[in-house]
Amino acid sequence: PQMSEEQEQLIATLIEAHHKTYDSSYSDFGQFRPPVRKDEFDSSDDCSMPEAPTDCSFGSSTPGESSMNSGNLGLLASFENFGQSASNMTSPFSMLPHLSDLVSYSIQKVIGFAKSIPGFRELNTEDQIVLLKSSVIEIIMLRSNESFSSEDNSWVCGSEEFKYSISDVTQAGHNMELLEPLVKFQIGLKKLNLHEAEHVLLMAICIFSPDRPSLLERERVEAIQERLSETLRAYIVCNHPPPSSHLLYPKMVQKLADLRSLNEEHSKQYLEISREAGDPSDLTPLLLEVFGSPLS
Ligand code: DZW
Repeated sequence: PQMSEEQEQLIATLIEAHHKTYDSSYSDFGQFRPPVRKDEFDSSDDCSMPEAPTDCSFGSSTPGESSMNSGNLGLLASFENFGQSASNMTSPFSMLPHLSDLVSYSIQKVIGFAKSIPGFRELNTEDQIVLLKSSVIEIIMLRSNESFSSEDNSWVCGSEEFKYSISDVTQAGHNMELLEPLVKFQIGLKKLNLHEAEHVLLMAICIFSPDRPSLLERERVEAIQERLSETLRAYIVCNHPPPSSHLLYPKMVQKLADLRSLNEEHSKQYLEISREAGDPSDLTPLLLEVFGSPLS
């Protein structure tokens, strides 16, 4: 088919919205709480007490208290820390504050992108929230492909400090059950060599998934997704040369299926992290609102 004027316009709108909400220079990352990488080979746990073997308990607070501790360090410390009561308890997830800020920031950008997709603002507010809450982690996975490097399986966001490895994400509390398929997903997506038009259409199609639980007006969501999918198919036929266009549309649809399973695994791990995080303020209010709070 030929592309209609309306379809051309839709693509132009999505690309502009993406440019306004994805900063390829990553210049805001310096405002996040800083990444703290635990040195994999030094297990001396950063106690700032280099030589003295007397008191390296991570729970002790006052000098007087710590002298009482000598002799039964581990046991007493573990009681003091039990239930997050110790004020200076070191978080087990050193990268969590940075990841929380990165993801919170990204959520706000994704909301901005969604709001500029034709039809989104016209939906009832409840459905707007349902669509965003259910898709936002999937969109973050999709958009992060722009910073992903298949060379060394990392996300490269400017400086060395903001170059993220799998190990960085495990230091934020996630594990390989999410990370292995997530990295495979990134590699597979990178291999599709999507045009920018295809990349933004895939994100828009993902947001407008009519099968998200508890949607009030599925048909309207489905109609918008249909319009986006039709535009994607037409774009590929008209603008994507073979051989890379071969089966491209079904491969993109498969990526949407992969995202569902990644989303599910993320939810499980998030719940565990939010329960185990040493300090609730490692997360952000927006994260608690979008992915749920262990309380409530
Ligand atoms: C510790 C820092 C590592 C950052 C690597 C991020 C890679 C990435 O459960 C939560 C809410 C606490 C955390 C949820 C994130 C789980 C893992 C995950 C990571 C899932 C999806 C994507 C990533 C994304 C990388 C970037 C973005 C967030 C983009 O918005 C911008 C840029 O491409 C970097």
